[in-house]
Amino acid sequence: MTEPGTPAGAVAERATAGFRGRYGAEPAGRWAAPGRANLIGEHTDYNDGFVLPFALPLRTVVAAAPQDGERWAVWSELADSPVEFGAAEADQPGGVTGWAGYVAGVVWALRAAGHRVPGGRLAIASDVPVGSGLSSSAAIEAATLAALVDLGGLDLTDDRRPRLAQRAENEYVGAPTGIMDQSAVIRCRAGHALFLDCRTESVEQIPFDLDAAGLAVLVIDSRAPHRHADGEYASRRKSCERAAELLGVTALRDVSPAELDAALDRLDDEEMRRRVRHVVTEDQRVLDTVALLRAGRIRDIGPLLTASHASMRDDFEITVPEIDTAVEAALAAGAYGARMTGGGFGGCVLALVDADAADPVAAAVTAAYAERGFPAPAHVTVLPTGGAHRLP
Ligand code: GAF
Repeated sequence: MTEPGTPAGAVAERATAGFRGRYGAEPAGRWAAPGRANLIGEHTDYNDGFVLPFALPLRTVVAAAPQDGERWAVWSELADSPVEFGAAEADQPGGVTGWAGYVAGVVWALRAAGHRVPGGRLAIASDVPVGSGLSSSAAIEAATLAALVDLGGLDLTDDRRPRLAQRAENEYVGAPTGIMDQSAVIRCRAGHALFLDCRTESVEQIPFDLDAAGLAVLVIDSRAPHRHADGEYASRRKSCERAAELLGVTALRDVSPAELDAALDRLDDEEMRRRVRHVVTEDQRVLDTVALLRAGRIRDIGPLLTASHASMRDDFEITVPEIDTAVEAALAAGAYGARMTGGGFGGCVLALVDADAADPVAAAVTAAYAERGFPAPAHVTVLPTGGAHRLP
């Protein structure tokens, strides 16, 4: 990652140059979608709960043009070779694998929903780091979706797009994720965090004007290798769904903090009890964070962020030593709060800091990594930006 978040122009130029180089023609347009960080509300989305992500100034850009027939050609600056597929592969979940599966998954989901998807040529460039928990896959899905919707003149409003992109990821690619990432990269607005009720998909844009408050969010990429992240994610999800079943509720969202102790008493399994405690308390932390932000008290959310981290570390057990080290070092260096963001088992930490403290806090994290013998982390200072859109 680079400091302080690359302008959209540079990545858009790379997508355009890639398109010209690969296809020897001009693209009909360019569509951008951001990565996201989740301010708070982790592993609550698939429990029908609450999340509060914001869009990052790191973007994926798709330069695209229609082509005749039901064929799609995709080039990416991050891949060794381009990929081409037709309707047969697009209509078969898993028919295209690897990075291009996110593109094919969107074609599949659109076709499955009855849309007439135009054939197309696409070139992808991206500043969203892959495998860092900042939703690089949702960014590809959202930018591809925006491109195909515009090129085909399809009728698909923003509020219906996240579910469709999520289907691409769940059913075509086969990753059992919730609705947060696709919602964030499509529906976020600049200067705001997106308060999403994952049961109803209703959203509220919550003012999160870090700049005006003299604050910044420092995103630290732990560079920790993802350790069995897919299997662990699926097992956390299963455990939550089983707990809801045992408690006789539709989802853990239906257990209130006041009912938590009684609910825990009804579960025999100690590990499952910890999982439930995380989800129920995390939902409440999202609501408390939203209340503080509505009151303009951004600094005061720090302790909630840090409490969220402790809950992910001790109850949901999804952190790793590099991540915990980054959180501890950021807090010791004066961050108001810090927590892992995203699915876990590696990925990124975010720390809420005074804007002029971002560098010293980052330096303290780097020093703590050196002391522990971890490879140096990357970092970037970010302000909340907007969701997927067509570039002028
Ligand atoms: C990943 C998933 F894709 C999201 O749906 C969400 O569950 C998140 O992990 C954890 O909050 O990013």
